[in-house]
Amino acid sequence: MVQRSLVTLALLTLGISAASARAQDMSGMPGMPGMPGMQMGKPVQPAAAMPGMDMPGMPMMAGQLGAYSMMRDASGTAWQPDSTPMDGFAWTSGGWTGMAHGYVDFVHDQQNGPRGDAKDFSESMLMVMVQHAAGPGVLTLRSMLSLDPAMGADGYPLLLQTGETANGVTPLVDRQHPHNLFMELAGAYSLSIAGTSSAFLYIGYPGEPALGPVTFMHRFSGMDDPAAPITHHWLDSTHITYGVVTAGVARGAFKIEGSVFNGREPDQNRWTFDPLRLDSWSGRVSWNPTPDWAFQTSYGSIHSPEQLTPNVNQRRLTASATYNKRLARGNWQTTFAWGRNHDQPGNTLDGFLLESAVNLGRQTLFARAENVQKDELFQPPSPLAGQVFGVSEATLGYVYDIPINRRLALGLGVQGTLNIVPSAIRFAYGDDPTGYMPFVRLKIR
Ligand SMILES: [Cu+2]
Repeated sequence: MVQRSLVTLALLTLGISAASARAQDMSGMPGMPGMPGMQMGKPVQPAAAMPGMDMPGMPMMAGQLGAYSMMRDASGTAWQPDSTPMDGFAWTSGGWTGMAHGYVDFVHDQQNGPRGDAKDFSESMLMVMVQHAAGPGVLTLRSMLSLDPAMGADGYPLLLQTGETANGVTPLVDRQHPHNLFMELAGAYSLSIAGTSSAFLYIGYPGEPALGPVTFMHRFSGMDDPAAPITHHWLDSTHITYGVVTAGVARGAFKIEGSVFNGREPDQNRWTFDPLRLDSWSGRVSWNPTPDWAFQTSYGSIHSPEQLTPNVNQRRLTASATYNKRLARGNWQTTFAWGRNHDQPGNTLDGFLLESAVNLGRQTLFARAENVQKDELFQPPSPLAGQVFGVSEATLGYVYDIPINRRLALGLGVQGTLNIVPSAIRFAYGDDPTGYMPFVRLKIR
């Protein structure tokens, strides 16, 4: 019943967007209700371009959670630097302001060595957000869909990746799981309380709790790489949880929030909804001291995240810093993130990620380096099962975007990855565990 009404909500959200024939460039748009900074990759528009903005005595709302530029909003309730550009387009219709962005990647994936594999697959994401003034506050509805499940339950080959399952029996190792058809169906309501302060509530089924940095496919520094980070389950793997309620306050550069959510990772049935549970909690403090910086630290108590080891709970601590710099004709963003998983019972494992992307108009160069301690690379009956190995990877990639029309761009890209494993497990990965992925990408621009 709950599921059906939420599906209806999602379809409604999409319907509102489809019904809006007046899609327009962000530069000409009147702005979200009461929002000064609604802009995408373009300078902030003067207030004159935003009717309904100058309500004396009322603080201007901009982001979905409070009085800041909506460019700060990224996945879930996570913040990125205000100066981050975003692809996509926006429109207004009947008091609603909406925006959409998304992409479809077609990837040839080649992972080398004894544990390697090859696969052609497609991954995709469509995000539609609509916003409306509601009573004394602002209501934002968010939907994010993906056709990833079409790639098959076993996802795609990715050396050293771990987490989740394809069949409910064996864990996925050296493979990345597909994301769910419904990645996010959520609503956020924010209420100005005093000055630049606001209180907010975010409810998602599924949604993203206040834990970790902005998810990899939503942060500028990571979104061009078709491969997931191997630290995904140390940093941002909770981005699709079937049930999340987040409450918090935002004031100027700061945000403090707490979530209760479903700790269980999505199961192998990626087309469908998982049971709603609220058995885990997290808290996060975010700080955007200047338009170019975003910091966060967060802690979560995740109940039984993996269905194959249901008696193991996890404590996760993360901290991250993202620096974004607008260039004369482009943008540069770098993210450093650390995540620590403490399995109970089990090991305490650290993961580090450093990634950067430089966009110069049509060209984007991206890089990622990770180091992470993993104890799931070997499964019983291997004598190495449960042992901790520190592994690393370094990725370099490039994509060239060719505009097709005002809305779409075709990108041609390639990335290559060098994996480094300790000598004790070189017998399994070979002397030269590398991988590469040429890809074609269609994206909304
Ligand atoms: Cu994920």
